[in-house]
This record gives sequence, C-alpha cells and structure tokens, in this order.
Amino acid sequence: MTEGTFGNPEIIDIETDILLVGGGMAACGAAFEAKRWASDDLKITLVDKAAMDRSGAVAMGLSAINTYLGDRKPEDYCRMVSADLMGITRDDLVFDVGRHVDDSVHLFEEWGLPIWKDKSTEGVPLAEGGKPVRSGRWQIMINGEGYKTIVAEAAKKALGIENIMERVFIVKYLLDENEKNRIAGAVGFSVREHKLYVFKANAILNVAGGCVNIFRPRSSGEGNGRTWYPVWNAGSTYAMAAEVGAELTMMENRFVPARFKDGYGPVGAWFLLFKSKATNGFGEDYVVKNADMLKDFAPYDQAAVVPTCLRNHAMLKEMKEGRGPILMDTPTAMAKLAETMTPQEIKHLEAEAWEDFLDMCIGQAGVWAGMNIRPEETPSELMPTEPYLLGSHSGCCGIWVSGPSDIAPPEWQWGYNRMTTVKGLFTAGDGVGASGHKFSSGSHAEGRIAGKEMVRFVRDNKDFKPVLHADIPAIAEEIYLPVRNYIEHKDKTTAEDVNPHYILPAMFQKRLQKYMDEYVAGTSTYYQTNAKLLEIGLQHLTWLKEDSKNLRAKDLHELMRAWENYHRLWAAEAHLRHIMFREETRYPGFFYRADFPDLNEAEWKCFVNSRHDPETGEWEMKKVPHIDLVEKHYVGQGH
Ligand code: SFD
Ligand code: AMP
Repeated sequence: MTEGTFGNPEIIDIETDILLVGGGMAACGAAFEAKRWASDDLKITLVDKAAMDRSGAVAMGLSAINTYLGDRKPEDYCRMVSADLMGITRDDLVFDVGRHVDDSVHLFEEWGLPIWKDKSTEGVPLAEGGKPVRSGRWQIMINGEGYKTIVAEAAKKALGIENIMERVFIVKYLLDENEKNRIAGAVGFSVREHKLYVFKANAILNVAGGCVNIFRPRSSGEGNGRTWYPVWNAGSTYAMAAEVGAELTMMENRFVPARFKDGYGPVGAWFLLFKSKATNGFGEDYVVKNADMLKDFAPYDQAAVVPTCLRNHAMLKEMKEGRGPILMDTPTAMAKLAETMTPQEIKHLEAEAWEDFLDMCIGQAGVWAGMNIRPEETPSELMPTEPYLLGSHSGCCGIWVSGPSDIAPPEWQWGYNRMTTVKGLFTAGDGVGASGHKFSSGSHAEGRIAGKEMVRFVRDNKDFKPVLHADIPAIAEEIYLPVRNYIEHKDKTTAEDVNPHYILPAMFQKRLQKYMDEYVAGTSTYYQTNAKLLEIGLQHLTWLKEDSKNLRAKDLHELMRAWENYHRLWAAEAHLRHIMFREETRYPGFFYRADFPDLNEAEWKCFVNSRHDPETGEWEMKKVPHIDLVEKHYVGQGH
C-alpha cells in the first residue's frame, strides 16, 4: 500500500436484519435454515473472510461424518460426550444437537454428498432406510473431498449470492448506544479492496471457527503453517465475543489430538474403520499397559471408550519415559482385513487408506509419498499435536449460551436458543462451549438451530433500530493503524522486514506461540504448567497486547494477518485465565496443572465461566454449577 491509498478507506454502510459472521459449517446451516423461516422482507447477510466454497475447517474436505446417530438415542450421545469430556458438558445443548443432526446429514446426501452404504442397501439414501458404513458407533464414512463446496452451494442458493460477502474480515462487534449489553453491528475490512464495512444488524451469528496457532506448533521451518485444525481459524469467535462482554465457558479446555506425525493426518479411520492398534516403540499397547494409572481419574476411566485425553495421558507416559516413538501399526491392521478379501478388494482397501488422507489432509499423503511409506508395509509414527481451542470437535471451550426451552433448566435459558449473554448475539459450532463432539454435521445442525431462533428474535424485536455505540472514524484509524505503522517507518532501515519501529504479524505470532508454549502448557513442557508459570505468562501477554499497537501491515493481506493475531491473543488470554482459575487437573493428556495434579470432583465438577467487562476491561471468573440432565451411565455406551 502507498501513502495515497491508506488513509481513507471507502466506508460502506450496510443495514441488515441478520448478519452471519463466518461461512463455515455452522454459518451454512444457519443460512439455509434462517431463510426457510424468514419472510422475504427480512434481510440476511453472510460475511466470510475467505471464499465459502473452501473456507473453514472443512476446506480440504473430510472422509467421515463423525456425528450421525441413526438408530442411536440422543441421550446415549449425551453420555458419550460427557464421558469423553470428563463429565462437564451441557446435556441440554448436546441433546439438542443429537436430535437434529441426522436431518443435516440427510440434506448433505440430497445435495450430492456421496455416503458409503452397507452392501445390503447400496444406492438407498439414508433418509429412506439406507444403512451407512459405520466406522464407529457415531461415525459414518463419506467420499468427502467436495463436502464443503456441496454444503456451501446450498447455503448460497438459499441466501442469494447478492447477500453473501466474501473476503471481508470482521474485526469487532459493536454494541448499541441506547440499550446496554445489546448487539447492534459489526465492522470489518475487505482483504481485496480498500474498503471498510460498517454493518448495522438486529441479530448477529458469531461463527468464525475455533483457534489455531496460539501455541508453538510442532512443524517448523519449511513445514511451518501446517497444523491439524486449520490455521485460518484464528480465534475471532472467542475474541470478538469476549470484547463485547459475552460470557465464555470452559475456555480452559483444549484439544490435543494424536495425529500422524508431521502431516497431521487424523487417526479416526485407522482406529475405528481399519481397527488398527497403536503401540509404543517396543510394540506394547500403551492404553492397556497403563490402564492402572487411569484409575486416578475415576469415574471417567470407566467410560466404554477411554476418553480422548486419558488415551493421550497413557501415550505421554511412554514418550516421557523414553519408550517412543508411538507407532500406528497399519501393516498388521491391513493384513488382518485382507485375510478375507479378494486381491481386487485388497487393492481397494489400499486405495481407501490413501483416500482417507486425500479427502481431508492431503499433506499427510504427501508425507507418505515423500518418505516411501506404504501403509500396508510400514507403520507410521503418531504424535500428540500442539493444543487447539475449539468447541465442536473433541474439545469444549466456547461461549455460554441459552439452551433449548423444552430441556434446559431455567438458569440455562434466557429466551432464545444459542443466544449468548449479549442480547442479539448468537453462536454455534466451535463457538458454543461445554458441548463438544458435534463435528461437521453437528455444527451445521447447530447453525440451523441458531438460524431459526434468530428469525424469531428479529420478529420479536422488529422495532429495534440499532444505533452504534462507536466512533467510526476512530475505529477506521485503529483498524488501519498497522498500515500507517508500515508507511511511516518502512524507509528507516535498509531491510523492510527488519525495523525497530514495527512488528511483523508473523513475528508477533511467534512471540505469542513461545509464551503459550513455555508458560501455558505447550508441547515443550509436555503440556505442564503451574500458577507461577501462568502468572509470568499473563504478564507477557499483557505486554504483547501493549505492543500490538506496533503491528505493521504492508498490504491488505498482512492487515488480515495482524488482526487475526490480535484475535489469537485474546483467545490465548482467556485460555490462560481459565487454566489459572481451575485448580485441578481435569484433562490429563491435554494439560496438567503440575501444582494440582489430581482430579478434584468435590470442588471442580463445575463449569468455569468468565466475562470481560467492555467498560472496565476487567475479567471476572466464576464457578457455575454443573447439572447432569442425563443420569451417569458410562459402562456400555461408547463411540
Ligand atoms: O478426521 C471469518 N472435523 C471433522 N468433522 C467431521 O464430521 N468428521 C471428521 O472427520 C472431522 N475431522 C476433521 C475436522 C476438521 C479438520 C480441519 C480436519 C479433520 C483436518 C471438524 C469439523 O470440520 C468442524 O467441527 C466444523 O467445521 C466446525 O464448524 P464451524 O462453522 O464452527 O467452523 P468452520 O467450519 O471452521 O468455519 C469458520 C468460518 O469463519 C470464517 N471466519 N469470517 C469473517 N471474519 C472473521 N474474522 C473470520 N474468522 C473466520 C472462516 O473463513 C470460515 O468460513 S477428523 O479429524 O475427525
Ligand atoms: P479423529 O480422527 O481422531 O479426529 O477421530 C474421529 C472420530 O473417531 C472421533 O469421533 C473420535 O472420538 C473417534 N476416535 C478416534 N480415535 C479413537 C480411538 N482410539 N478410540 C475410539 N474412538 C476414537
């Protein structure tokens, strides 16, 4: 950018009834469903920082739909989710996803997504009694390379292309001038043109995905930028909600998946469909071997399927004590399956082993090819990754929302399903806390739930006229400050990227990742921290926030990078503060409070909620009682 262009972005005002922020699974669900309930006079606008066809976590595609109930009951789904997340989930929200999720999967199939079928019902759609090929109790297999394009197409068709704005990055939400704690709008910039968009809306859906790259990743150098969850999930959902004072929940939770080393290939199909076993470097099954150490985390060790964090806990013991590497024994699994197969079926099986990655994590297929790995001949290393913040996969951090009126207890509902504690601000998918294991299908279904409720909300509040509590010229200054920093200082050194007057977004991110890694239980400490480390970490984050004023952006793309990292910093701070508050180790294998190494059911079987006060800037932390709506029943229920 040059001096001529930076100062005065064109400011474009847009008024809409409903604003959907994000274009991923939840947003696509919301677009589709809201349009079904809205009359034509209701305007719905969707804004995505990327191109909807390939935006969000499903960008590359997927090879399984991890939540499809079929003939299983929503209450069993609640039990599984609760057991996997160590007992603290919102049964009302999980049940609600469980009872609606299959309908989204049926729509995907109707829209053209190929779903694997059992031979007995080949060609019969699921909605008409077709039997899916189940990889696990809750998961079904798909040919999903084009999954996101298919789901996005339906959303685009529903809303109309004229109501969809791509490549606009939302920076912040704006509250109402007249009504306290009431959403009124949002502001964001185009990453292609020098334009600033100011939205006024009656209701907003905050569905910008989870948070990746706040921790130093295992990949470095050439591999930098490779992670399991997508790098473009930058914590916007949590940051923007926190900034306007929405209550967050379980932000201490994180997901550390075991993944194929270096390529981050998912393990689900291998464990569940191919029935593969993982061992330590000496061929021992580490979960069986370490079963006794899981007893410290009773009753969750009794779950029909060992919870994800406890599986990591057993794996980490082997790694820490020098019995690595952890190996996925793909040759034995494939040989076993091949025992009853024809040569042609064996070829097909080998193709499927590759397709699993080609459908959703192409880099892993690249690693295999580059390292001469044939899965039928060579085992592959597994590795627990850097931590990710998300609310839709096997994690449950996020925003505290109102539950469904027919199931949620009074203290968990305040009018509209999936509305946050800020009036008119809704969320779904990775945004909703305390209810993981929704995955792609559940996020879509939850978006639909929120979309329908937003229409009802807008109708009930049709006289509301948003007045932005904001000084727009000042916000424009703030948003383009990194560009000003660049233009003012770029000629002060001979190398544009080395300059004492500004910080490159990439360097800022590295600083954040180093602090989080070393002080907030990243990979380099084997996911351990304590109160003292957290205190130092918080100090560093506070200084980093001060330094964020010196971020630079040499073009609009880098401006997006600058604001993404600012959002990451907010999400990181919330994560740190929650870990600091919860004085126990509830998720061993995800992280350890080394100063409180035990599970403490008596004092900590509760939600932790936080709120950042937008007026004072203070954070408030509190315990919120947990209620079991579905009776405890771990044995016999599984994945
Ligand atoms: O194999 C802004 N997921 C899996 N789900 C499954 O059902 N099966 C699987 O097989 C899964 N696996 C998996 C999965 C994800 C990934 C990356 C891999 C493997 C490699 C999980 C699902 O994908 C996930 O649960 C959902 O996609 C979550 O949906 P949602 O809507 O909450 O998030 P999103 O789809 O990422 O969309 C976010 C959108 O927001 C946009 N955005 N727009 C404007 N302004 C901003 N500031 C913004 N910030 C972000 C994004 O562009 C995007 O459109 S497996 O591992 O188990
Ligand atoms: P993943 O590929 O690890 O993201 O997992 C995909 C699905 O399989 C999720 O529903 C996981 O909970 C489940 N899963 C993965 N690994 C295992 C395992 N070892 N045992 C049981 N379920 C698993």
